[in-house]
Order: sequence, then C-alpha cells, then structure tokens
Amino acid sequence: MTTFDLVIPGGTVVTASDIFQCDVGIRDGRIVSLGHSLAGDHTIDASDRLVLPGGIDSHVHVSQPSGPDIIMADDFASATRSAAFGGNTTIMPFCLQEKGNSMRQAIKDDHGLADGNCYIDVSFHMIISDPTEQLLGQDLPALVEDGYTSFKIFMTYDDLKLDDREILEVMSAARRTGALVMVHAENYDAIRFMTDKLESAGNIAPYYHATSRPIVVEREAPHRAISLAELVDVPLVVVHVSNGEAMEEIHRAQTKGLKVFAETCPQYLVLTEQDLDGLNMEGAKYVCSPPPRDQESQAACWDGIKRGVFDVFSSDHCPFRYDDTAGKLVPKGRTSFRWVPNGIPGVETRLPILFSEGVSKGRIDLNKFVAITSTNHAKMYGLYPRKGTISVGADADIAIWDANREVTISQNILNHGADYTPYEGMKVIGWPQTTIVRGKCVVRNGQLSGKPGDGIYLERDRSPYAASPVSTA
Ligand code: DUC
Ligand code: ZN
Ligand code: ZN
Repeated sequence: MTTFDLVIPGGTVVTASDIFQCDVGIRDGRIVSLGHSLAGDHTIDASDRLVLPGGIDSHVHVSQPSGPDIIMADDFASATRSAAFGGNTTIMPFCLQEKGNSMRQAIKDDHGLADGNCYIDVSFHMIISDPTEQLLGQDLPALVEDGYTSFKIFMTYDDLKLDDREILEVMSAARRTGALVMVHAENYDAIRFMTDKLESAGNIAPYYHATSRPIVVEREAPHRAISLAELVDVPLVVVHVSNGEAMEEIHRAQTKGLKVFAETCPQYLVLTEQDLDGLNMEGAKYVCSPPPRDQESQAACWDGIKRGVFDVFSSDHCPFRYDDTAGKLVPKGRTSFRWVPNGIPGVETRLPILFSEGVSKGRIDLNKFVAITSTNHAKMYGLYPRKGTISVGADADIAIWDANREVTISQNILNHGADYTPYEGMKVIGWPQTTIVRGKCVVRNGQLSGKPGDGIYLERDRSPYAASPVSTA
C-alpha cells in the first residue's frame, strides 16, 4: 500500500542534535514518517548523501529601495531561485519603511512584488526608519499580531539611522508588543567624521570604505545598543558582526545573562579588507557594511561560531550589479566610496562556503552547521518546529547534499541577478544537489524543477526569544 507522496530513502539525516540513517516519508507537504523501507508515489534516492533541513537565511535584501537611481540586482523570483540552488527553503527579506511612509503600505508593496513570484518560502522582517507615534502605538502592535514579528533598526546611514532616544522608544514598543529587535550597530557620527577626513585627503577609492568604518566604530555601537536594550529590558539581535571586539561586547552581555543574540556572515569568515583594494573600481564589488576585516577577525568569528556566541549564520545577501550605472558603478561612486551601494550577493553561496570551510575542514560538526544555518533561524524568528528541522509534523523542507562534491565558485554557475560573485574562484567541497520545499522538488540534481509560486508567504509566531507581550486586557 502506498502511503506517501514522496519518499527520500537511504540518506544520512542530520538535525541540530542528531545524525541517523533513515528514509523520510512525506505526505501533503509534511514529514509524516522517519523509518525504514518506506514506499511512496515518488522517490528521490539519497544513498551516500546527507539529508539536511533546508537552509533558512534570515538576513536577505530583495528589491529593497536603495537610493536614487540604484536598483537591487534581485527581485523575488531571482532571489528565491538562487536561494533554492544554494540549498535554502526559506528566506527572510526586509520590508523597508522609508521616512514619511507607513509601514503597512511598505508591507503591502512588498507583498505585491513577492506574492506568486517565489520559488521558496519567504517571510518579512520590517525596517523601522520613522518611529512615529502612529507606528509604535497603533500599527506595530497590529502588524506583530499579523505575523510580522521582528524588525531591524539602524544606528547609521543618513536616511535610516535612529538616535538613542528613538532607539529607546522603539525598543519599548518591542517590549510591549513582543517583537524581536535586530540592530545594525555602527556609529553614524564616527563614520561621517572619518569619511569627511578621508575625502578631504583625496582618499576616495572603494578601499577607503573599510578605512572609514574601522573596528572601533563597530565595537562602540553594539555596546550602546546592548546598554539601551538592558535599560528597557528587551532582547536584542546584533546582526552582521564582523570582528572579535564587537563580538566580545556581545559575549560579555550574554555572560551577564542578558538576552543578546548575534549573527555573522560568510564575508567575515573568508574575505578581508584587502579585497576592497582592487584596481580602478574593482574594490566596489566588496563594499558592504560592516566591511570585511582581517585574518584575526576571521579567526575571532570562527571562534564565536564554535563557542556559541553566534546563534545564526546568514548571508546578508544585498546584491547590486557591478558593471551597471544603477549598481556598483553608479557615476557618483567614482567621486567617493561614500556613494558606492553597500552590499554583496551571497544567498546561493552561504551554505557551501560554511559547509566547506567549516564542516569539510573540520572546524565545526554537521549538527552545528544545521543549527546555525537553519534550526536557530526558525527558533529565533518564530517558525519552529514547522521549519528548521527534520521531524514528524514539520514541513518537508529538505536539502540533499553531496558532501564530497568539489566546486569552484564562479559567476557562471550561479543563479542570482548580480553579474559577479565576491567569491569568484573559491574552491569548496560539499554542494547541495536537490532542494525540496514542502514536499515539492524545486531543484533536482542541480536542475531547476520548481516555478514561481511554489514558495508561499509565512506569517510567523512571536519569537520565543523576544519579550513576552504586555497584556492590554
Ligand atoms: N546592512 C545590511 O544589513 N545589509 C546591507 C547594507 C547594510 O548596511
Ligand atoms: Zn545592516
Ligand atoms: Zn543586511
């Protein structure tokens, strides 16, 4: 008797805590059995393969407004297709409230872009840039109830940055509503001071982007954000941490018992600021914030992954085309690094880079890999146990990996909308070959088998890591 729509037999199943041999039985998009000798309507053989929870990338930018005449390189179709090829089954892009605009409208606009166009599942974080009374008092509580349960705030950038008072107001609103606060922690005034000085001295090349935001400006900001969060008694996620000094601020807070969580990204493990030092404008390919640092910082980030200071490993995929005046070669960018769009592509390469540099090279084990690329994202952002694990009752979101496949990362094998990869020429061992979203094969043996609309929008529960909402009853 056939009992399953799809069976994945013969693989080695890995979760954040266990490794075991079994078949996975799937019905109606969910995992319904982990057993042996299962039979189904369809079979995808996983002999000699790893069967992992699909990657969840909780830090991705898609079609985000990025300033006058700048266009992001990925829309929801290309970003989710690229993510699927990289072994992901859910991404979490940001919905940006521009100053003077309503968050509701921004979310409506992004649904207009995303709904029906995604190959894998998506769920939005918000970005709060204009914390009006209307937003904090009325809209935010309603949006959190509707499943938009996390938001990011910025401590830098002209159009985004909040001052300390605004941060306190926003954190208080998160405390009341049970939303989870993410913070981009760099010191705005220090960066402006450095940028003005560098420009005055004629140091305008992309390389000076890194000089303008040294480690100390990234060490001060998380310290301040954590202090403000402590004052309000609200949990905090510090995103895209690039170095040991910022990380130690976080670790100190964690040791003290504060609910402070942290994220790092591939660029901080395998790139350095020397990559920004290319001829002509080549360095623009690596302009992102915080910038890649040095080998000592890379080692510190690995140490933070191993010690558990970092809960999640995300891509911070923020793609701009290089050879494009609406991208990295925007004309003003030649007058100063200040105008080069900030961000690099990486949603497709996040998992292979961590797998190769981490698991294949013996720095981390498979359970840790699954934890920081999938399970912890689901837990942190209110999707667990539906997402982020392989267990009976969970969505059948699965990536089948060939742990021995050797690949040289190159633009011509990637599927993102950018025209380059910052990881060109990097050799990796381990590659995802098949990606299954709620039981539907979206990528099969490296070939696209899904279509736009296979991915759905996910409303999320409140994060168990956030404050308990204050009852108004
Ligand atoms: N912060 C991000 O999170 N992504 C890209 C640019 C930035 O500053
Ligand atoms: Zn940021
Ligand atoms: Zn980002």
